Amino acid sequence: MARLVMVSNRVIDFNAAQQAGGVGVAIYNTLAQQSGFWFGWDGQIDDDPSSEPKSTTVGGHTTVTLPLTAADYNDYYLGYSNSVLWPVFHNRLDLAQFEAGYYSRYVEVNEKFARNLAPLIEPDDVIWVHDYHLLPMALELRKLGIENPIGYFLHIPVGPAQALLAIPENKEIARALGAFDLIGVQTQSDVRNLIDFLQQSVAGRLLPSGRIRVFEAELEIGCFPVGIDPNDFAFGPGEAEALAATETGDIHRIIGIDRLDYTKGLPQKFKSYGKFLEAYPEYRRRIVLSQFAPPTRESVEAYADIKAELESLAGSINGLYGELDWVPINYIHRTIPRSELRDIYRTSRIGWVTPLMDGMNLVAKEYISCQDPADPGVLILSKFAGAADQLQDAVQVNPYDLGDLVQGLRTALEMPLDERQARQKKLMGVVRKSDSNAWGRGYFEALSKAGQRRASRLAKSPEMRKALERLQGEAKKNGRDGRIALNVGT
Ligand code: GDG
Repeated sequence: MARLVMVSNRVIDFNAAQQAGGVGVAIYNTLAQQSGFWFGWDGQIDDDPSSEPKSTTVGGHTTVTLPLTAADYNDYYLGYSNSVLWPVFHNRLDLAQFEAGYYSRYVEVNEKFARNLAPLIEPDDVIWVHDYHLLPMALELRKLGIENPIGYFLHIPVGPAQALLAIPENKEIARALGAFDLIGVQTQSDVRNLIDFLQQSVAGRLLPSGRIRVFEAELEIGCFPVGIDPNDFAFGPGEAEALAATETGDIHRIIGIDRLDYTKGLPQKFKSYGKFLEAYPEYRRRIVLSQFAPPTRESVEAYADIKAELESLAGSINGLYGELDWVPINYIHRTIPRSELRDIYRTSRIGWVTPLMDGMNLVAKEYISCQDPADPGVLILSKFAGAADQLQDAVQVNPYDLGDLVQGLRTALEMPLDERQARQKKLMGVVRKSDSNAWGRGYFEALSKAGQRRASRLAKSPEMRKALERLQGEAKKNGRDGRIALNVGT
């Protein structure tokens, strides 16, 4: 079987894989199933320009990592990735820092990654690139003569074409996307938005084959909803009975677990919780909202703003409704160990997930996989999370409508046992069927086929060959084809 080469901005430490969440776990689980390696940033800052990639093998799994310089970290990571692409793809143009001039270093870091990765690639390798930090990666690898299948999976949502078109470099981005063989996204609406964007940005043409023609390239786009491994959260015999430390007695816990991000709808969640306590005083002292919101990207201004807003909202709701022996909101701005998540999910009567826009949202799937089928809790899920397409049996809400959030909470709290059981059964069926293995396998197979189709088109089309040679010529002229040697185990 071909080796799988995973490429992502951040590589997780295999020694600590059990501690990771989200994207990292999905990539790790996929790579654990087959030979290959994982390439990307090691999380370190190092200004030494001669830093070489480092190869590490743990338990038969190899990572190859590079540090970033302080300027890379600022412009490529905090800047273009998280202050331009992240807000725009989440349809928050108001927060995008277009004028800051981050783009050139964003491309440079992609070039640097490609230059260090290219010498490690063998002829049968399949290369799978992840997320918005690495949009130009395939183009940079093609310039260096890499003709292997290269796929891309975008973990975040694709906002409307009108938002993406506002990016000053939108044409360069659209052209770079054409260098991938297959782009995977989370939902059908993401597929539609991406096609729409390519059509408007660079006159991409939808072909009868379903592929999109972008200049000389033909690109496939598909929907591959990411999953979790429910076994990561499974209870062994007797384990579920020993949850005393996280139990809340007669008070029902409503759990929220979200990185502290302006896309997660946290102010809406807090405000509607306050309105709920106002409208239904009989629930005071009977419920508590425990919101974990670990910090991320704190040096980006928009994140500091949302932190201040939430602290103020939690303070005012607790001040208004709290009692000596009851605090309505437990707001915890720290990361909790992953080993504790399972028990907290299990002992929470409601999982409350309210993003304004989200690629998938794995917390929703994690909450479901921890419930007791005999006495399950209820998932309340925003219609605007990618997960809403699959998790139809959650209580779905519109987080922009505080009244709808209030009613969703009431419906969930009052739901009879038989209905909770029936919904949980269906939801768990979906979570199991579309787990992280199914996602990894499905995408890998689709990418391998897309790569074969491109290779046969390339063999037949002198125009495609010429376009590729032009690209490689451009890179040589710019002196970017220096190769380095590094041995990587399989
Ligand atoms: C992207 C997309 C898409 C959260 N707080 C703590 C903690 N977590 C873990 C959760 C979960 C993960 O982080 C968050 O999952 P998300 O699905 O929200 O995604 P991200 O990784 O942020 O981002 C998203 C995903 O990619 C996958 O494609 O679903 O839409 O934005 O696993 O459990 N884990 C620990 N402590 C915390 O305090 N240990």
